Amino acid sequence: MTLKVGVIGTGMIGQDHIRRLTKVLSGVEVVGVTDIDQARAAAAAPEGAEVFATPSALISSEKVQAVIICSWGPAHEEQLLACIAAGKPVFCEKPLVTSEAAALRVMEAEVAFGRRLVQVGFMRRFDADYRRLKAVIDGGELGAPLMFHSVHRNASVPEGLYTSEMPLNDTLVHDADISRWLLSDEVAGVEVRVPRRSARGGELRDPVFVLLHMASGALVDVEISVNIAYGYDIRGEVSCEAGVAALPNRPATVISDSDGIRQAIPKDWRERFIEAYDQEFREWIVAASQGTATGPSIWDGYAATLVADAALRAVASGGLESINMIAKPGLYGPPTAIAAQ
Ligand code: NAD
Ligand code: ISE
Repeated sequence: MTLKVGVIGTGMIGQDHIRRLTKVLSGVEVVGVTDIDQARAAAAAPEGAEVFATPSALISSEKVQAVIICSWGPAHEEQLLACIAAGKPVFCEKPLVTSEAAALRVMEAEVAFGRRLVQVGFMRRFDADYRRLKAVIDGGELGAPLMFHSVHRNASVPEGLYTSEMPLNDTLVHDADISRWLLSDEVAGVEVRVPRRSARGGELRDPVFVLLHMASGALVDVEISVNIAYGYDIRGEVSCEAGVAALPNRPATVISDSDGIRQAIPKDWRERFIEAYDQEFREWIVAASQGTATGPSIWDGYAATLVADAALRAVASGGLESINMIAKPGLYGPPTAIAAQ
């Protein structure tokens, strides 16, 4: 069976996902696209795909069996609610939504529908390095995880479009999600420290240093730098009771030439996580073809939204901002098992 999908939002990541859906993956066909910039949608549309005038026309089309949302975060809620109302499986790029209230509304709609339809684009969970790291922690041979050091560096971000709030409510959501997943834990509180500002980012609050207090008592420190120039550099190291486990510093290829010995750093997320995005869609296509979703859920998107909100409060208050989650609906599995402190 070939899953017929429609893509909403044909900007940077929308185009990259259309490339993988048409040139890399099987069992899927892009039959429709839409964007508020209709010329961009037309340019990105694969041969034979229809360019829809609006997201709601695409979502309600009989041609479209499942939807991929790659529009801006503030547009996600309305598009998600329309997909859930139509009973169509949907892959939604991060962030799920941009407020706690919106996260609760989409959760309520999916719970009322009674089956998971939504998968959130936290692609790190599909990355082979992160999966190996999680297997070591879950295996237990290093004892309980105590600290996770997460480094998230972007070479640059779109000038004018990327605001001072975005390191905390757009970029940090990946570190929040991967911390919860790696440590099988929830975030209970957030602190933010703002060091000397990088002159490369102009007025942007960059870099930021975030401390996540996990419910188990483990601590996660996150460096977010978004104008680091030299490349897209993602690092992670977990300190456990009896040892340390870390991501390899990707890519591992070592270049030796007349300038010496060096490793090439990926230029952006498209390059660093190319295989992770392919794998997240492989798994999504299987689930969506069965009318459901897998991997990161609305619950995970909700949790990351709460961290983003708390981080924005923490930057204003300068203190520790706590997080209070609602009880986890049964649709999203049992409550997270958190090791005692
Ligand atoms: P972009 O600005 O390049 O593209 C977004 C596109 O969506 C634009 O073409 C815009 O016109 C369109 N759009 C916005 N609102 C719309 C609406 N209401 N209806 C139809 N079209 C609409 O941005 P991008 O970098 O491609 O990011 C898109 C989304 O993907 C964001 O949520 C972003 O956070 C996420 N993203 C995720 C990753 C990742 O690593 N998982 C990487 C980059 C971006
Ligand atoms: C972007 O939207 C992403 O999701 C990237 O993975 C992240 O590294 C970047 O900071 C975001 O702006």
